[in-house]
Amino acid sequence: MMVKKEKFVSDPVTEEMHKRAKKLGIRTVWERYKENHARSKDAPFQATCMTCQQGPCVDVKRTGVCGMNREVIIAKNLVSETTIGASAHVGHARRIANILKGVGDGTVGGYPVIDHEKLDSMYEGLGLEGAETDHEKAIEVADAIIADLSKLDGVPKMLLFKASEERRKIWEEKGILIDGGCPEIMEAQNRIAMGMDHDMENLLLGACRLGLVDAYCGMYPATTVQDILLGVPKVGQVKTNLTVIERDKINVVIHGHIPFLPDVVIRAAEEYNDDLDREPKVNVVGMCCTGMEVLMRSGINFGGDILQQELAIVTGAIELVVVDVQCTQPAIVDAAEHFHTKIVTTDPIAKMEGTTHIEFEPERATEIGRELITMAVDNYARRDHAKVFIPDYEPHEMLCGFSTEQLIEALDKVKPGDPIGALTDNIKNGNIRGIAAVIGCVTPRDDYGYRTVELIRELIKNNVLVVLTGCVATIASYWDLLKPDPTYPGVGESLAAVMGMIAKANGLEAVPPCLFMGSCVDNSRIEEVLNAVADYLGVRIDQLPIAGSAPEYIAEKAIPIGFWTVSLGIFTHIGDQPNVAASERVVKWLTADVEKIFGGKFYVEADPYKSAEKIIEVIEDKREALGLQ
Ligand code: BF8
Repeated sequence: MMVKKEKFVSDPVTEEMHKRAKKLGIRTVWERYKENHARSKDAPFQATCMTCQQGPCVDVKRTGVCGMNREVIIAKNLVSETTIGASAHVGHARRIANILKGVGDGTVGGYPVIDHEKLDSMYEGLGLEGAETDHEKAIEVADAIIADLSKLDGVPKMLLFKASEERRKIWEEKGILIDGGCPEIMEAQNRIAMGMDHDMENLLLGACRLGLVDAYCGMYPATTVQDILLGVPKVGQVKTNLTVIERDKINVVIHGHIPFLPDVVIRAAEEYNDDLDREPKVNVVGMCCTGMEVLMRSGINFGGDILQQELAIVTGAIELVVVDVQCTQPAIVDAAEHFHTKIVTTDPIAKMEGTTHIEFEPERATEIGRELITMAVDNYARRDHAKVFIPDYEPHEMLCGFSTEQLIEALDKVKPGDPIGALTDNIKNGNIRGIAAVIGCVTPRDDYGYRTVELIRELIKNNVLVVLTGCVATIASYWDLLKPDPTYPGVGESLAAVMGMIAKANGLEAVPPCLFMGSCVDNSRIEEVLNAVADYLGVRIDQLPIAGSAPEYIAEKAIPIGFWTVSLGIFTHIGDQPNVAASERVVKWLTADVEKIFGGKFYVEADPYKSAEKIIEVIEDKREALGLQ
């Protein structure tokens, strides 16, 4: 049954907290969204160039002062946004490569190698040889990643390891095969400087390069090093939504993206809680991608996505919010002023006025974790209990932990010795029509969750297996789409049967048809699975019955990810146009012309039903082209 937008039932927990915020005079992301968009409805800024001091050249219909046309200005602005997104993931990779190196040379003591197998496979995959101990291997892998980030010439080793040969050839042929991540980012900035690249297609191919930078110098190193030092995720069950915050406990929110500081905060909390005399206990909850990292590996409950960060504080029950990098909205400082909540920033380039800064030094990780927990415990004394309000709803259940390794292990139980066959058999016979990767953020543009929830419901109803990363996954969990329910409500019959079979083979009650694969950097896991499927079937990735979708993306990071998936040959749905609508030529290149180059393209649609219909149509067309019923 179609749910009209006005009939969509919003998450009651978020609604109640939102009402409370309004009552307390706290303006949240939704109010700010409405006010801002009322001001900029016709978006003339899309064609504004602010590169040099001749301008700004605003809403350029013909040319700017220098003669640049609208198409080029818009393409240039898009490259700029894509560069920011790619920089975020490369910055993430840099930080964790340094930690891995410290583990190897003994300067970082708090993180032993947990997954020796993954370290070995990374070591060999990057073409390294000769090292014997984990420490030696850790140093060499870290050095290889650092070289991938920094080398002036030569393809990153990670790309050679992870991308298929067929893609590498296409990228080389089309001139987008990359050098090191940082030089690429520097050249991307260089090409958009005044007087440089004035060729729309060349600029947009430059954005595709940044997609590869994001994947092979950002997401892949991040996921793999995190798996090596913190463990490869395994199937587990956690609780989600704001109601995992507990009235009678000292609540600590770990927020951001890089899971190393959160790991020591969790350990320090456990240490504190182990002392039976201490009351109340500490309750650590995760937020945004950090929340996804720690739920996947440590079973920590998930306390809110990007849009709920202020609302968590509005419960009045948060003693401490610890943030590192990305997706932290400075509005949390205003919300915290109404309560006793302390906010601690930890990265030197992600500070916020009105908060405390404690720099995360991996060498002192354990000590910093303890310091933060002590700070939270001390701050509990300042809590005004009369101001606490947590909506009266049970949290939601979420089955999680589908790393590539875990997925293969689970499928191996279905068809021993041939795990990918277990998946492809069911794609070939049509029990699974195709795979849709639904990824990315949630947006204040629409009713909270509407686009994501209705899109996923339509896909699973039509026997499309959904894999998830990012905030869309956690919001889907609020509508119980990741709950292991053996009755499989709303799931197509044949898909439900396959998921039931996987569950049975693994001794689980049920496996939902929405597999949660992790945080945004874990999009790398999705490519690993798709490459394995394509390889097994002996076809190209762009021939597979698959699609990508970011129905509610908001962060710049989503843009290079989109250029990467398009360059991989994947049909990529996005819920909103990036700021390119003012140029028909740019829109046409992104939504049509690029397909002739790489086999993938963007498709823009806000309506979840129309997007689901289109994704299903693409999947069915690909099936037909492969001769599948
Ligand atoms: O990297 S999904 S809002 S939390 S950007 Fe941010 Fe978007 Fe959430 Fe993590 Ni991803």
